[in-house]
Amino acid sequence: MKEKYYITTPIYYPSAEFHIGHCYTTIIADAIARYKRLSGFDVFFQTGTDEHGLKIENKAKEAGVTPKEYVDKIIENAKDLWSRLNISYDFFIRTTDDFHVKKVQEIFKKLYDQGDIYKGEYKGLYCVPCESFWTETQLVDGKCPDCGRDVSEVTEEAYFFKLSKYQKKLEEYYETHPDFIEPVSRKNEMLNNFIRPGLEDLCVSRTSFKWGIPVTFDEKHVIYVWIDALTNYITSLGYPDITPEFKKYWPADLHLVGKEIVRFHTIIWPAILMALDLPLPKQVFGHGWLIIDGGKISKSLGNYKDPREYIDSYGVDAVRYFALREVPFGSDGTFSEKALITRTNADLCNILGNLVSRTIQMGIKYFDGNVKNPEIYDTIDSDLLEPLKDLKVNVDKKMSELKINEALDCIFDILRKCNKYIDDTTPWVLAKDEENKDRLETVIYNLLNAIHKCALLLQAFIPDTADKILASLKVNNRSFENFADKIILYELGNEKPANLFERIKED
Ligand code: ME8
Repeated sequence: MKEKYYITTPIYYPSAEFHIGHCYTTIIADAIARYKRLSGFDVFFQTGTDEHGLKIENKAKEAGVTPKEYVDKIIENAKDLWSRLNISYDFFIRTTDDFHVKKVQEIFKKLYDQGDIYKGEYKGLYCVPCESFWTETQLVDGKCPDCGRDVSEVTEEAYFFKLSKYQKKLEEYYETHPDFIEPVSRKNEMLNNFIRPGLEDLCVSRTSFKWGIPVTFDEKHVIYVWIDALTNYITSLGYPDITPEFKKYWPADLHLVGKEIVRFHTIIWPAILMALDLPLPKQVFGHGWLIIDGGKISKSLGNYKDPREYIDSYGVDAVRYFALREVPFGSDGTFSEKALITRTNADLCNILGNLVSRTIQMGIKYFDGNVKNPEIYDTIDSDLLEPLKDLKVNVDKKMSELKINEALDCIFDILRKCNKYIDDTTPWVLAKDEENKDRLETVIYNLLNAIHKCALLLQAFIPDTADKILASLKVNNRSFENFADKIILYELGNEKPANLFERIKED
């Protein structure tokens, strides 16, 4: 039986159209999911939308529509965006899905019945755009630490989750599961800034707005944010029913999240799971932010373009490659259209695209498109063939460490070596002498073989481009199980290949 792998993105707020930051997490999750599938895992990849709350209620009011009408439109665009980015999710959960609503109500009732949720009174400093309560000490210059806007003091009757009860257990869990939070700096931040200073019980219901899941036993309350949002990762599998899907996929192997919601995923979510007596996800990875003009790209600041414009201008794989390659995964990085263009020209156009088109053209010109391996080797070949032998092992290792940009770098290093190999072996000189025909064919074969292996791996990252390359090499076995296959004869046909990437003008 195949080993399972369950990976999730955050469920995003459809309070405004999605931007390149949402694409960033989702593209990375997609590349990991694809890599695992190609490696033979039974993958479940989930994304979705977090649709309740005051902010969306207010936005819908401003737009003169119901909250459901408001989010439906944004979700239609989001699904179109994911389809154009080739996001291979297995399930898209919406927190307004009937099944989720019912299951959240059951979970809330269960936690109440067992004493983990109780009724109290909430007094707090609230930021409306961020839908977050803050303590005095968390404010920055008296303002919301996330968006820098004013907060207001609010008092109301509310239900609370006994988060404080889980403080010790969480600390112990962190100690016994050193890989639970990555990168490790985020784990230290959670311990030092939140857990050790003491956890306060968490407000989990509101009476001041209506757009949320009603508490079944106290209908003036709606469930506030986290018990609704975080449980998406298990309601989709059927929980509280212990379904075959739940048994198979839970616990999740990886929750990918932005650094600002690591706290919710590594403190509140584990505590809810502990209260439900369920296993915890194996890992939460908190990645950095894409920064634009020195600040975070943000829906509430509205400082961004529809990512579909970048896809239209530069192609889906340029956008995917940029997200995967540009920034060391975990750190913050800058997004700009200029950097996207530079990266596309330098790597996809110059290194990959030119190599593939040059090599295929030589295969057609010198061998009518049928290239086998006469095995006339030279010492120079080892500069390419030796590193190629280690490629798969190296990329596997980088992927298992979630060093996505370094995994791509391993592949592009081979592609760079191919270009150098062409310069060093000078096939056009070999072609002048019929005596060198077998040596020339060995050179072209070695190049095709290296491109073939790189394209197999690239399927996880830039699937459209990888498919085009594999199709032009007539490679049909594309799973990683076939990685070591030797192709006896590359049949390239005799049509000049179309350019994979056109050079983009930098102005
Ligand atoms: O937080 N750079 O939803 P959200 C990188 N509904 N990633 C970014 C980004 C940026 N500039 N901006 C957004 C929520 N993201 C909750 C989550 S989960 C149970 C509930 C990505 O729409 C990143 O993954 O604000 C971040 O954590 C997420 O979008 C926030 O999306």
